[in-house]
Amino acid sequence: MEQLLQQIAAYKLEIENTPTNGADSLEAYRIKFLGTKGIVKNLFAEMKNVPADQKKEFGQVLNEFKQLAEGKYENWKEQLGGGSQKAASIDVTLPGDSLTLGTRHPINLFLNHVISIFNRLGFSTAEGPEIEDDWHNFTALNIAENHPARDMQDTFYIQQNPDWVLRTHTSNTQIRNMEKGVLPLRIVCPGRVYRNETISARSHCFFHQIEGLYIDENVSFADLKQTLYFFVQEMYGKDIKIRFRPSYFPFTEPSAEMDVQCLICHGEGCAVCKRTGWLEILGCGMVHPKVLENCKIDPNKYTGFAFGMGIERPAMLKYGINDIRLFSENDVRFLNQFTPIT
Ligand code: 2U9
Repeated sequence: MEQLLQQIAAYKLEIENTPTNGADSLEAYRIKFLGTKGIVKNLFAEMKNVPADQKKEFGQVLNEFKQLAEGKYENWKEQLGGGSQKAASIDVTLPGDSLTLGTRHPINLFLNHVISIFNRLGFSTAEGPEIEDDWHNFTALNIAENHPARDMQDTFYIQQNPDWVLRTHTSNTQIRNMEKGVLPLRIVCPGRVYRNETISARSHCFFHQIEGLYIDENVSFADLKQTLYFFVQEMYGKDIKIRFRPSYFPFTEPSAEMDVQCLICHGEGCAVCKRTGWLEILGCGMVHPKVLENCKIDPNKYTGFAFGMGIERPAMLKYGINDIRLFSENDVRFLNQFTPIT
């Protein structure tokens, strides 16, 4: 009791000496003394510890203290112009604070545009893990044990388990979907992939890809060419010219690379197309029978085509970006500049 009375006397002194400044100080005072976890509430809670014969006396001291604290608060509020008067002085017709909306990342803008074109052709979108086992990233895709793609210089291996890698392409997602055994299958697989390359203005150790896969009875190379031709016409306009060059990938046979006529010089020859008049935009081919077999699909009954393209290069070309590192530096001066592709 003695201790409590001393405490109350000290608080009284504090209240008397608190200068009645602006609204912020008033609110701080209210919280400290009159709030739900404030001093007045806490002192009343002490009542249960006061001996019964002293409760009455202590109650009186407390009530007096409460009145002092509340009185100071009311006077102070009055002095500042009063709560209701303040509300009346707010001009509700003034414009509010505008919300700053974020912007979409240029990689996502580009990816979403590509995805929407393939969605219209009946491809659904599938995603898969970025940490993958050897089977789904390499072996099932007919990439042999000694293939240079598996080399330490190209692939990030997970230290704790050498069977795990950071996926080097999104093809792991196609394998996982083929393994489900539901056919026909028509998917595009966008996502981030990793390769152990030296970081420079032109290349990075992670980048984005979109790959596509179509498996059904009687899927032909003609279907592949027509699908990709439709895609580039939607992407770059009806007049775009394309060419296919033979190529090699372990997971497709036959394989090809597709070029579009240079978007900068329209075939005349410039620095961007290295004077060839053509830009390589994707790789493709018919799914290798061994890959179908690895996923328990009968290659005598089913055939399929697949393609893969990187996103950073064409996005840089579209937006006039000259350094790939800008994509991953989170500089809002860069990020604020992009608007959706229509
Ligand atoms: C399965 C079967 C076949 C996907 C393909 C390419 C060709 C290709 C590169 C483009 C630029 C990768 O980002 S890049 O470096 N990709 O050239 N990708 S065919 O083939 C598959 C995928 C999955 C089951």
